[in-house]
Amino acid sequence: MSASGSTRGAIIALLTAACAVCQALFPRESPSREVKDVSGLWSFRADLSPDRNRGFEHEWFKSPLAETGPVIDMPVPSSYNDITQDARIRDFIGWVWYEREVWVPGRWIKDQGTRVVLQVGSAHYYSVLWINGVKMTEHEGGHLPFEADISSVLRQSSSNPCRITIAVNNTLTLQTLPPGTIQYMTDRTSYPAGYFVQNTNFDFFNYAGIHRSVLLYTTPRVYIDDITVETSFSDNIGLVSYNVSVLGSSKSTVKVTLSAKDGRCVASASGSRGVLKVTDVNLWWPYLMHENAAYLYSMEVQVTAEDGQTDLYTLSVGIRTVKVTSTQFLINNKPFYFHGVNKHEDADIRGKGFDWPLLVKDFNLMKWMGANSFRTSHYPYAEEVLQMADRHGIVVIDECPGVGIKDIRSFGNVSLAHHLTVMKELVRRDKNHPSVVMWSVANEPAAEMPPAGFYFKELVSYTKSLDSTRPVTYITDSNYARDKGAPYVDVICVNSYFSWYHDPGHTEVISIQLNTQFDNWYGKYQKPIIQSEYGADAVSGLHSDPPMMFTEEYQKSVLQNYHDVFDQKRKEFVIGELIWNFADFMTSQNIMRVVGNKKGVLTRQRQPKAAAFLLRERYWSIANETGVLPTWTRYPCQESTSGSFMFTLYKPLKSCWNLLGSRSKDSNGGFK
Ligand code: GCB
Repeated sequence: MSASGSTRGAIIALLTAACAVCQALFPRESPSREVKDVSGLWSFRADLSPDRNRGFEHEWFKSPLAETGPVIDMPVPSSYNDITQDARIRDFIGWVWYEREVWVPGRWIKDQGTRVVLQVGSAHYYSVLWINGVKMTEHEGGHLPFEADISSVLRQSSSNPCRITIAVNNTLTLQTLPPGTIQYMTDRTSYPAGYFVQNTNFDFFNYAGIHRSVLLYTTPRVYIDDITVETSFSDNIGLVSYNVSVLGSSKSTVKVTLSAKDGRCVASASGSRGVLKVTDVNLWWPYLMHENAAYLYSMEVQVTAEDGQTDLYTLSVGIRTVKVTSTQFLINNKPFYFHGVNKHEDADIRGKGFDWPLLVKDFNLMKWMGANSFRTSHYPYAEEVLQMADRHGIVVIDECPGVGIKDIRSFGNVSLAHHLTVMKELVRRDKNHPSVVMWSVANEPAAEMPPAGFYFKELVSYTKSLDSTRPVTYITDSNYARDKGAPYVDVICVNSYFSWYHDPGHTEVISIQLNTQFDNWYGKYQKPIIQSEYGADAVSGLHSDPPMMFTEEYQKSVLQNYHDVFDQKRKEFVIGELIWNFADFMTSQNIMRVVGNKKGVLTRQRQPKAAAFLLRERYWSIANETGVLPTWTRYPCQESTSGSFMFTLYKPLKSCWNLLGSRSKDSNGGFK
């Protein structure tokens, strides 16, 4: 075996045990499943001991946390950093302890045929979970869920209610994703004893804690562990190939039915694998690309065990295809142009904690802006975000937390094995979302370093082996001639900040530099290109004319200069533009940032800067070119007093209404 072959074998072996605790199916109620949300107020204690290890030495998980020392209230989900007035908590590095006692419904415990699972939506970064003092599982990595079957512990223990203890450590090392280093400052003339800091190579605050809901849910003993759907179509026939994984018994029967929005069953099949055929299919189309965007079927999977017990799970299914050519990104065989945003999970007080009002507001803002897509920069977002994207037709580039891989020691086999595990967990969770059209395995790695070639070759090919239906990319800021991973990606995604980090203040250089960037990349690879980041900081309310850096006018001017080039190149091979960033967001404290990164076109509180109106004008007019926008696309819509829907008119579109009649639709309802 070659050196790289044996390395690969070792890495794959490391992966075999992976995903024992990772979640495939979003916890959802059904006639056979119950869900109990145990988020809310938890007890919290940061381990402030010098080595942060007192909690383990004194076994804080064995008794109620309040008996181990002082605890404070901590909301879940939320980052803990901005909840208190204590800078030590804001900047804490190490183990923190969460605890909550909950009542588990008696019938869940009495009924031996019920499996009780505890799921943590995400906790950053490394977590250990105990139930009633018994260790259940550990999980590495923020941003993705993990779970444990806690049935037997619940049944063993006489103690009621059930005590959930979760220890979470946000320390980042060269082998974590994202990577980081802990630096001990040993000069006693400058630093106190034991002083250390966390260094990272990414530009967002390393928020920590339990960031998403903690849920208890049940399944029967014989249960649906995973469902995989892959979709395609031919003329007006939609094809849904499915694969159901059942655990708990080798002898069970599987029935699958697919229903349309109105509840009509449109296809059904038996067996754990098969293909459903849907006549007169309604395809899943992106927002602003079709009059019936984001059409979702409902797939009901029913598993019946030998003893007659059934498990039922319902999955939303969008039927669509994705293809990449040398110049285009095709959704349902039609060219798709990404006019969208990069986001962060980030807000005042809650940090990266999941928040429904924020989620709905952000989708309203994206639709208001005419954005048809976003990238989950720089880590996987809550699955509820993807469910919203499915329902609203917003296209997603789904990124893993591979951000800031800059040190050569982070390209080793331990790092790669973990990176593959994360991709496995990510694909397992997100593979059925029609909104997800591409995987991004990293952001701005040091792709010019010698080991990057092997690393990205393995990472991309492994991701393709997990999902052969979606293109794979990573986001680069390397030199086109020296980037060692670019040969393996399907789409080139480039970040650049002309007239900001280079030639500050000189927007006049953007046109030449951006043209060169595009021509170089396309010339070398003949692959379509997305401008995956560009932008400039603007402190909301700062103005100057002529524009100066950090003012709203300068941010606008940078964007306009980029747009002029995009408009030329999108006639050729540029297939998208994603602004950096949707909203201002928090970063670590450093001389480059004034209370966070201000490249948002919205403030952190989601109020528009001048650039937001510029983008809105642009995105709506691009959408109008690509598909013609009938009245249904105007946003927001308001219900009129007469009961019919009345839409708020958006001026730039008015002139185009008369074009409508002249456009015809193809057999799948897309505009020709
Ligand atoms: C980048 C990074 C992003 C930063 C941004 C900036 O290239 O991908 O995480 O926030 O630049 O504003 O510097």
